[in-house]
Amino acid sequence: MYTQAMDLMAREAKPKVVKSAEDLQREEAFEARIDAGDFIEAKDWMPDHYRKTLVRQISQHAHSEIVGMLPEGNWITRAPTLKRKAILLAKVQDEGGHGLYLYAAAETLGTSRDEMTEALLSGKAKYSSIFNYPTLTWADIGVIGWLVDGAAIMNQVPLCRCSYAPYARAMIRVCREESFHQRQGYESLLTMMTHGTAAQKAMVQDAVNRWWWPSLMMFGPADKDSPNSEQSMRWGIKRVTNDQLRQKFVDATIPQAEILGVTVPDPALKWNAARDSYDFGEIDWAEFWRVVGGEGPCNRERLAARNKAWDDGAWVRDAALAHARKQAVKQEAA
Ligand code: FAQ
Repeated sequence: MYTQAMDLMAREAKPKVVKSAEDLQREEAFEARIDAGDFIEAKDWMPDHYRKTLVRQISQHAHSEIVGMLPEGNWITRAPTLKRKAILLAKVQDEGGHGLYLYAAAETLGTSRDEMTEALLSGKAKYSSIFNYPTLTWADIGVIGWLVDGAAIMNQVPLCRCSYAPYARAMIRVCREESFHQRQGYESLLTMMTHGTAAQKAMVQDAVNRWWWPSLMMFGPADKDSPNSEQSMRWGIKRVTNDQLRQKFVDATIPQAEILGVTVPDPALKWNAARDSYDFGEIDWAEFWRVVGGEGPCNRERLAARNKAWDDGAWVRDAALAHARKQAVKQEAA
């Protein structure tokens, strides 16, 4: 009878799990290490929620790099010169590499590549909203380098000091490569704006108009609406908040827009001398959440492309496994 009552209790209200004295001690020691600015390694003890938060953020980041190959990959066959094609090929390949380092970093936390892949392909996992917008013209490729990689670097440089060391180490290499990506985009736009025809200049301006607001959305919801920020900041997973990074991005980017000779589509943009920063207009958060929720212009297309790539690659995985099995038999026989 008593045990029945316990069953009922479990169904009625989820009781909080009582932590053991040992767990409390470990948790205190962990928090002390975080407060002292120590880095946490894969084999160190960590609270469950810290692990889950990292798996969530790192796997979303990895998916973003992989899905992020699609909008630019779309232009490889149509790049206007051999030089631009070689640069774009290298960039898209780098993004694939970033995805792989990041999946490997997430695996150190106990999740598997298969679990992460399944979550992406089924549509359960999130990836950056920015990659659900279409690349309509060649100028979009330059603007992605300038704005999207620019926003990515702004967000990722502080992640090189993330308290979880395997993620921080991966981010150092990623940031070096992102810096080349940003420069090639900017240089491509500068070439079009300096030597291009009026139509080419208009194409650049049109691309800036379409990518500006989605780039600002990359930093995530406003701090007051960001459920994960407070804890992630406390644990040193994030070092700078979404709003602070967005502001730094606007402040760094507007002088670059002036050199290029383009404007951003924000009538509220204004230098604020008192804050030593730009004031800017309100983001359309309804659009942001629509895109994050799967209803952006290209969400379905992106997932369909990833699913097709997975299905088309089945023979490669089968061949690799068959080869590994053959090698294992050979080694056993030797
Ligand atoms: N899109 O509480 P917060 C790149 C979600 S890589 C979609 O503020 P958090 C390279 C968020 O996950 C770009 N979802 O969350 C490249 C959370 O959902 P959940 C990717 C978003 O984690 C360039 C919910 O909203 N970079 O561009 C977005 O503390 C060119 C509440 O948000 C990274 O992933 C969004 N924009 O802060 C590749 C960097 N924003 O999981 C190819 C690492 C928020 O609770 C071509 N990640 N959400 O259901 C981060 O720094 C953080 O995860 C943030 C979000 C800042 C993105």
